[in-house]
Amino acid sequence: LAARAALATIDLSSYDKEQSRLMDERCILVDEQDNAIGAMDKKTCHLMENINKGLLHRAFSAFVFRPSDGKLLLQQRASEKITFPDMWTNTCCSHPLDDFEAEKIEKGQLGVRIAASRKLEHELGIPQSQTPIDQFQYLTRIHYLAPSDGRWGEHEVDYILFLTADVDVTPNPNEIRDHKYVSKEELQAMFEDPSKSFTPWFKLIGRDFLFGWWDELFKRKNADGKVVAKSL
Ligand code: DMA
Ligand code: MN
Repeated sequence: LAARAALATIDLSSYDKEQSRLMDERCILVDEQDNAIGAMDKKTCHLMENINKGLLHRAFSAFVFRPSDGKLLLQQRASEKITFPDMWTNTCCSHPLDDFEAEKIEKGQLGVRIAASRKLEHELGIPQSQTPIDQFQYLTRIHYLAPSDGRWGEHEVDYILFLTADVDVTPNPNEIRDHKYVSKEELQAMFEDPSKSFTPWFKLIGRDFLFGWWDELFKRKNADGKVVAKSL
């Protein structure tokens, strides 16, 4: 399968130069039980032609919550993104890479935690010192497949990570068009607004899990009245 997928060639010259360059990153290929079985460039991994043959890779979805009011930080993907441009989504998504030894470590989800901290800085400009890897709460992994347009799509084992932290955001305009903090009610209203579009994984997580987990996260307050994250 990997050998056949590698034969796929496609011209990226009509896409953004930086986003095209990032298509050379090497994702970690996995089987349906999330066993690492190899590595393949991001471009090959995200072509529907290969996804339809079963090509599957590892990813993460990070959700950053503000401690003071429990709001969730959303981003709108840049128009430059090759997959799912201009859509609203959770704080940050990407892939642990085969290019970095540390991002392949599976124990304690270390690899995806390191990748999440790296990409929160790359996409949102959040200093890595504000996203310590041991502070991410790992919720679960979901296996999902979603087409973007006819050519591109996602097929991933996606690790869901929550982080409750005060962060300084300096958006990278090549990655992010807009960002905002929302309460549960504000997010619900956004979901119902027909002028807004959302990534399929965020809609899926929003529909099945997010609101319940969000309630749990901010249920407990400590003695100072400060909202603290409940371990899940
Ligand atoms: C890929 O996200 C990961 C998931 C969970 C969809 P992405 O397209 O934002 O990745 P990248 O920013 O690396 O292109
Ligand atoms: Mn992917």
